Amino acid sequence: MSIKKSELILNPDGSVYHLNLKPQNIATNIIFVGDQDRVAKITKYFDSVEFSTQKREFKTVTGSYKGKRISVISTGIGPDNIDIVLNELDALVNINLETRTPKTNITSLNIIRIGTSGALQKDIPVDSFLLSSHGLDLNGMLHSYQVKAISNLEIENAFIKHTNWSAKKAHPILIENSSELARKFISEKIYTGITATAGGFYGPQGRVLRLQLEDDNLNSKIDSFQYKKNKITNLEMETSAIYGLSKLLGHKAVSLNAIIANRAHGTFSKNPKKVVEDLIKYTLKKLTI
Ligand code: R1P
Repeated sequence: MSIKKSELILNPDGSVYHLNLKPQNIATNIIFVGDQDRVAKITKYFDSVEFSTQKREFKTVTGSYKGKRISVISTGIGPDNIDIVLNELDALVNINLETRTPKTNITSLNIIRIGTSGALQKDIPVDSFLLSSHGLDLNGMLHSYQVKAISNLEIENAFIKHTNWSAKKAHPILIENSSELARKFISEKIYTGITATAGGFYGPQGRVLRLQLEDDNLNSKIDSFQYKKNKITNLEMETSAIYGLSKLLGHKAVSLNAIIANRAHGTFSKNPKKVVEDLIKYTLKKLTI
């Protein structure tokens, strides 16, 4: 059955609607960044660039780094954007855009997020690197899909109990990274832990400016949660959506975080640009080993 024009929207040139990309424009190794200005901070290291485009916050540059074909894509902020980016990237490789039918042989992409994040634990210092062992979805986007097969109910229920999670909010979902891809990036230089993914920056991450929170103690309950040896190490806005949709669609994903703030100490990096730059260099090196 062919997918209707209203469901899989293509631009007049045949590219996918938001990303403005055609299948030949992307590599199977894809680096996600939030900020569109961060794309050039990665591609400046490339030996050559073959393609670039931008629509809204979605900027893509494809090129070669030490002989490896890589695409760098900015996703903008938040899990809602990840829904667009992952589905359209998957359509590029796993749907025949001319017949509008899913392919039978699935292509698996390697997706690596280079993002910024705030640590929740006192022992994870500002300016360190953190690899997300899991994404803990606190925002609910993934509940539009059938997530039973990718969730870890036992840990999710322990988290719900520990935090007295409000029944008004979506059931949190814990999704693992792709261990095959994550293995490439593990070293003594990088912390690992569960990354909680919120659907906003202020209230949803427990920040108070002028509005009162639904639960003032939620962040401290998130900090103190422990399941066996697993702790929630940091908060950001994309990882669980990337892990969840990648697992459901058959792609490999890992999220690497430059820790620019420590919420437990209330501190912020004196030079966030440097830690991001260092993480970019670390990622490119590990990706090409
Ligand atoms: C918030 O300032 C943004 O920064 C973090 C959050 O996840 C959110 O997207 O990540 P990026 O630096 O990758 O955008």
